[in-house]
Amino acid sequence: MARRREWTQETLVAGVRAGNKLALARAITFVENGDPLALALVRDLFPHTGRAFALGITGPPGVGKSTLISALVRHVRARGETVGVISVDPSSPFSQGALLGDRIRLADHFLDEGVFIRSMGTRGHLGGLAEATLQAMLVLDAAGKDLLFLETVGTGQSEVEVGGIADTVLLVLMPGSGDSVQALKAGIMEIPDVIAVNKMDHPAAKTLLNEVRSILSLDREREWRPPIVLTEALREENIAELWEAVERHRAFLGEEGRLESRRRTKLAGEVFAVASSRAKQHLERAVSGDPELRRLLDEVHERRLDPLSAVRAIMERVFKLEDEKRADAA
Ligand SMILES: Nc1nc2c(ncn2[C@@H]2O[C@H](COP(=O)(O)OP(=O)(O)O)[C@@H](O)[C@H]2O)c(=O)[nH]1
Ligand SMILES: [Mg+2]
Repeated sequence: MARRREWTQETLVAGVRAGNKLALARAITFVENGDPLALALVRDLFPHTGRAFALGITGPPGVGKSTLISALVRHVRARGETVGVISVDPSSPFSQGALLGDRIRLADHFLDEGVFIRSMGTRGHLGGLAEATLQAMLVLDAAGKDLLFLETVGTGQSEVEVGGIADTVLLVLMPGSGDSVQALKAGIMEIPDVIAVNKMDHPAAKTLLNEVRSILSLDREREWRPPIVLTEALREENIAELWEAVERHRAFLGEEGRLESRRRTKLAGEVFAVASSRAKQHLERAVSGDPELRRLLDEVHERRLDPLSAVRAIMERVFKLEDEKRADAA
């Protein structure tokens, strides 16, 4: 174990930029705990971000996302690229030796200086998990990692939507992922950039492949046709083919300024999403802490006040109170 060390903003910024694993671990812990230092840290690091290529890996639980990431990490490391992994998957966290049957292989990654893997806890985020994930990705980006992998459980309504942060989105499915296929077909789930049909050792893998292929072929207008790759993550089959499909999408993004415009839209979306979630928290707190506002809700319940008049009164009171607070502070 490393000895305890007190970090300052300056030493942390320097440590993160040098890619120091201890500094990275600490910085992300600060981010997770909503420590005030995290805000200052990311502010200092932000000008050094934007270099990394971010791949989002999403899909239902159990399809093999974590296993696939482990295989992809080995593949890209063999090509000399450094990689940071953030996993927002409570079901199969990446911790030392947490992946059953894959302990030894993952342990290699933990010893590798060019790899940083971190599982995000799903509890105790002051500003929400989405906010913490965004910050953690920025920290790894500033650390100079060439590639960032973000694992999320994609059910179409997760707290952290990978599409908001990643440059390229990889959807992982396996035989039995019928719900996701239906969601794709119905347009509930956004069309990903690349699809992996994992567990190709399963007899129904080819059927799923054809099903997904026929759904995607309905949409002829698309500029980008998402490649579908059969994989077997556990035995590292077709990992090179999958990575090649990801790289093809990356090259596609590199043409005609697509990457820049995609990032602009996504970053703006992230900023707006975080602001909205904070505004919501603020409103909820204001209402629950204010008897006057709670009384308005009672009045709505008793049908003495209509809902929209209550909304108006709440908005006026919450934001006017804010103005008064600011005036007092001045
Ligand atoms: N048969 C088979 N099992 C796999 C394959 N890939 C992953 N698994 C297993 O599927 C289970 C879930 O894998 P995991 O990576 O944790 O899935 P995640 O929840 O999507 O991250 C584990 O027991 C893996 O060993 C594969 O290609 N074939
Ligand atoms: Mg997982």
